[in-house]
Amino acid sequence: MADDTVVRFEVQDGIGVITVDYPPVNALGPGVGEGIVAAVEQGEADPAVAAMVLMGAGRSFIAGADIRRFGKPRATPKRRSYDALEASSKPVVAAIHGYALGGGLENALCCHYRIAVPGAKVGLPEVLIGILPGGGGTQRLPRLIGPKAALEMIVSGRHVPAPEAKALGIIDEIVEGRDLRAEAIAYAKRIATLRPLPRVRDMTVKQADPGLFDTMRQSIARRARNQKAPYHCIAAVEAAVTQPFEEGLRTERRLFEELENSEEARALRYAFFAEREVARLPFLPKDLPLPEIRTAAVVGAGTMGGGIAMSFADHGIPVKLLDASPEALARGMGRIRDNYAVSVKRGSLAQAEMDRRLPLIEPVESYEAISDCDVVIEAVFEQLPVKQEIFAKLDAAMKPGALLLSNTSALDIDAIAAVTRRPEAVAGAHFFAPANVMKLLEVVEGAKTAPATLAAAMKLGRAIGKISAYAGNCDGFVANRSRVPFNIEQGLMVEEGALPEQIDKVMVDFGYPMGPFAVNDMSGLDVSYQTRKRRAAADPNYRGLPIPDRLVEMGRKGQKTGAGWYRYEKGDRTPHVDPETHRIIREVAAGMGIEQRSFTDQEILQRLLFSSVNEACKILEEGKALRASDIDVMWLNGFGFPRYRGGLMFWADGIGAREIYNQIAAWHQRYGARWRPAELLRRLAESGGSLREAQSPKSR
Ligand code: T1G
Repeated sequence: MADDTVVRFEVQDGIGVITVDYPPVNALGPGVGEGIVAAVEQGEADPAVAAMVLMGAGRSFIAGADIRRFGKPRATPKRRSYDALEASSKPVVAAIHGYALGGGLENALCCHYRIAVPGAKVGLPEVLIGILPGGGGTQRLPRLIGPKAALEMIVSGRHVPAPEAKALGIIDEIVEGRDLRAEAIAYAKRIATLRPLPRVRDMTVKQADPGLFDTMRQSIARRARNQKAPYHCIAAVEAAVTQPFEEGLRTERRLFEELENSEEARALRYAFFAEREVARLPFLPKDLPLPEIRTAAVVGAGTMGGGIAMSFADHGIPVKLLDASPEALARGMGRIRDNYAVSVKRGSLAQAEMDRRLPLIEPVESYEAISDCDVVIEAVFEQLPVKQEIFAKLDAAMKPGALLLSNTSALDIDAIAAVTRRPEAVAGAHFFAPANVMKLLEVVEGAKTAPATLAAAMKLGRAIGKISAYAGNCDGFVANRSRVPFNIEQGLMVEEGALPEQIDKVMVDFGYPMGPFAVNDMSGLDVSYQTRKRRAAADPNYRGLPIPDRLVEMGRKGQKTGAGWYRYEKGDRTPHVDPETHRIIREVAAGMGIEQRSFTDQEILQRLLFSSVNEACKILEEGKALRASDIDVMWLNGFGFPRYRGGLMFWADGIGAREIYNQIAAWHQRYGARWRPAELLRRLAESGGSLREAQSPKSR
């Protein structure tokens, strides 16, 4: 009998309906594969059954293997669902809604027919968690849609909408009706007697274009740096073209086994779950009634304000963009239009989508015009008096119950809330530039922020496609604060003799898309110059950075002036090493009396990242972040930390708290207070505890 707790089998109108019911997404958890096998065997043995349907209960078909079971001992089933479905003597129709991903799609590929509702999505996303399709997908998909299309789907791991999947040949029919089960039963009855049964494994794989696989290897070389899974995916699909089916399956199995417990796969699985854990705020009451967010407003039509407005429009939420200056408002709307037009031109956005989204952004010039919005996000100059003036006006204008959020990247949320009569409605909503692209949203809790406000802001972030991450109110909140020591060490090592291009190479080799100095040149050196000047004016003991100061004072502000740390040819963003920069470094360092020396790549990497690991421990001790894995989510989604390394704290665990502590303690002796080891780091060094599992007292 089928395991009817997670897989049900019912006969209706001569059709055996197999329903997987393993919430929340019908992953192939314990008993699911076995349940499918038992159901197929039951249907085959039942003379009343002419054909069968495989479908999912709840919101989805099958979302793939249960990722939580990877890296743990798993019993090998007597018979896998893929084999039972494919060998069935009666036709099986996969009826897809929601998602058919990974092992889910692979089960569907073993069925004889596949139908789907228009909103369904299919894919083989295994590469995104550092493995490859292990249920025959690398051998069957090329037979069904050709090696080129299969290769693109498997190496990208993207989700393919049902209409495109039909055009490719994955889906036989899109069913529009509202009752998928009824549609599937009707479809099964129509094909019940058709023979021979169409089995994907029997299809002949079309010959691949010569060089298809090497071309793919070259095209992914930059983003697949230091990784194995993308290349193993290519090799597996290549086997579908060069080897008989059974041998290809064996090749796929071998390649899969090489990946399952790789560091890269463990890191990517960790990132997957960390990005879901980050949504949990255990200190909040359960089931809080939250305000419905149907309309939004953004104050400030600058780059950030425009990007934030786009995030709302991208998710179908009408948004009013307010700026006191009509010229600034016009410029902001123009920038938004241009951003969408570039995406359409690149082919990453359909024109119809641009035409749908743009009207959702309404430029307005008065606070009265936004007073009825459910949420307002302030995104003006990063100066406290300016923000306080805005919040006083918002407090006077906005309807009761509206969320009043600030996009400030570091200013005191309490000082902003204090100018309103409703500090309980105020929180930080810190977007990362470009706001319509970067997924991280740091939600900052002020001293008087109400639990419902905090929960609503976290939920709002997810509603506009962001990964909301909690931060306590402190200078730089969590993400930027944990990054500041990295920036300081970057500046100090240049004074001590490490060249910008050496530091950049270390970080690019580590897996960053760009080195920190190239990033500085791209964003403009004058931005941090102003910040250093402000801090120096406020704090006589502030340790400035004379070398980037000198560059800015010489007009070398980065790409926008043709030179910064690097030199740039006109109209070209390629950084070129500049001997003039070396001269400036030597001159300023000499003036500071600093002896220049050489650095190893390892010292550079550890000076940069250990300093941030130490700060992350201090942040956790203070309860300003809930979990170390939240900080990893921020580094992955806010700073471009290489995903296949899991995150700052996951990576640090690979070295170990003890070794990191000992190195930091040595630098504390050599360099002084800035390297004082965090108490949490010392405790973990002593206990041998895990950095990535560290949590703040607030998270309990
Ligand atoms: N395994 C275990 N748990 C899963 C899961 C999975 N495959 N997919 C989702 N969850 C949990 C998730 O952790 C969360 O848990 C809840 O379900 C809702 O997920 C043999 C080897 C399907 C697009 O990679 O992409 O098949 O937080 O918040 O935004 O070749 O989940 O509620 O406790 O993401 O609506 C291949 C991964 C596996 C799909 C839904 N499959 N999942 O997104 O919900 S490897 C995948 C997703 C494989 C075979 C190979 C998404 C989603 P909690 P969610 P969502």
